[in-house]
Amino acid sequence: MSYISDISGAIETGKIKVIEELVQTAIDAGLPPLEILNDGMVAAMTAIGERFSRGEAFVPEMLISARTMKKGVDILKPHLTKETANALGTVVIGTVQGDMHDIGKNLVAMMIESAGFQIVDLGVDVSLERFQEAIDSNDNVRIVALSTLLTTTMPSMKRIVAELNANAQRDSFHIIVGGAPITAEFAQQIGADGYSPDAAAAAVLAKSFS
Ligand code: B12
Repeated sequence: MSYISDISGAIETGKIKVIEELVQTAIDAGLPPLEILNDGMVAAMTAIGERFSRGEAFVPEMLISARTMKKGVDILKPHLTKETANALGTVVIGTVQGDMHDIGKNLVAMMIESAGFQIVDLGVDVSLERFQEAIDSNDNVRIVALSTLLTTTMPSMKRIVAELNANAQRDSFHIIVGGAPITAEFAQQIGADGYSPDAAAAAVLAKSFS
């Protein structure tokens, strides 16, 4: 078995006790951290999602896979992010109201942070009011980033973007959106300034606005 398939196998089957050691071993062997993340970890979450769609896996399995991935990401994080001066301004990020998924959002926050922004992470199930309060109470907010993984919370994203577009300080920040069901077309339709399909591209997108 390769390092990558060991890692994806452990995440898919929720082997939480061995994941830290597997990730550390792969890092020590010199595998690129982004390859470990994308080919090992993200691929495993996609696979468990497909099994859930087919009725072969259930919420508890998704949850244990998510916890296993989080433990793996903690080991990987220092190797993905580099020290920066947070000179590019503040990014307020959150998963929209009604949605509890946070793995993708956390990866986007991590990559944007490593690109040189300061992150204000509001967590999951974030209401319009909490986004607005964060924009008002933090210095130099340049980007507001919204995540959602559920088709049922896409209207929540749409509503939050519409209200943020009416914000008095709207000219001072850009809105970016993402998450598995989101497309560039949807982003444009709801009035967001940008969309990207993954965390690495989100960091490039954020920098393009600075
Ligand atoms: C893990 C998981 C869970 C875990 C979440 C744990 C956690 N802490 O996040 C738990 C078990 C809690 C869960 C619950 C549910 N889930 Co769920 N879950 C998943 C699963 C398997 C993986 C998600 C994930 O972490 N992917 C890996 C990350 C890295 O990818 P990502 O999130 O897409 O993020 C990347 C990009 O999208 C992008 N991105 C993400 N956010 C942003 C933001 C910005 C600004 C930008 C630019 C980019 C960006 O960059 C990220 C990194 O590259 C998916 C299946 C899937 N393939 O997505 C289902 C899935 C999302 N879940 C689903 C469902 C149905 C549910 C439940 C309703 C199940 C239930 N009956 O209770 C609940 C909903 C609870 C709620 N209210 O939120 C469905 C959604 C279907 C739909 N059409 O809406 C999916 C697609 C499974 C399926 N195939 O049916 N889930």
